[in-house]
Amino acid sequence: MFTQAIVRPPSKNFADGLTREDLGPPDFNLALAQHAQYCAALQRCGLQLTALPADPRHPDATFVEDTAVLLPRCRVLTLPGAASRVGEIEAIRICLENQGLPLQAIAAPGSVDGGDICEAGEHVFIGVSARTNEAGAQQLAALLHEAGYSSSLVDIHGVDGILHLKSGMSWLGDGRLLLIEALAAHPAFAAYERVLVESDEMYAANAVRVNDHVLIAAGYRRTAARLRELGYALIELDMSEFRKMDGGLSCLSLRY
Ligand code: CIR
Repeated sequence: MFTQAIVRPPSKNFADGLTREDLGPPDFNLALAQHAQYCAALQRCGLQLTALPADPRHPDATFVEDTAVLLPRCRVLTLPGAASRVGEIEAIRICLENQGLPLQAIAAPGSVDGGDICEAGEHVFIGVSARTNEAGAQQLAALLHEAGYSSSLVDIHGVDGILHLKSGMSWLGDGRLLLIEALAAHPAFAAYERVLVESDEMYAANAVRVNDHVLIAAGYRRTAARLRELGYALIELDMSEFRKMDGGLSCLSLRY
């Protein structure tokens, strides 16, 4: 069960963040409204929120997930792979330390973005990507191992259209993964029940199981229907403005 989450609203210069998408600039006021709905959804799932102030020095800082990996027995401050995002970790470090949560850290030359880390109970999938390098992935795997978690590395360099591992997959609990087709045959996922997201609904693969609910981006009818069929209670959220900045649902919070 998750009880807490850290969130951070977008700053006015959110549109200056990194993106590979070509969907036009985000509308700041709409992004703020979508963020507020996202926060309300987490509260509806029973989470208590710590909302950090918007950080205009770091236009991508609303994507707090990338700054830490928080598991019940292992908490690690990451080292984001994009230079413009490295400064984001300081506020997260202070926030977590103030809550009495001791942290380990990824060190250079390693880099890790939290979006590449997919916890699946006692096992953790670590994406090796344009942001998370092999050295960072190995450091994290060692810290996880010490804490009693197993892990596997999933290289996503050749997978089209995803920035992070979790842009293409989510842990649904119950031994199940939600996966884009391009990841489905990867041997790391062989032991799991795989629920596939069709290529024209790819963005919906970044869902988040939060206690009794699954948060999913609004507008992906077939993926939503499949998850309902499997018995999940869904909360659908409009993510249009975050998508323009290459972000998905999971990126907007650190859940623990
Ligand atoms: C970036 O490119 O770093 C941000 N604009 C988006 C980060 C999205 N984070 C995530 O998927 N965990």
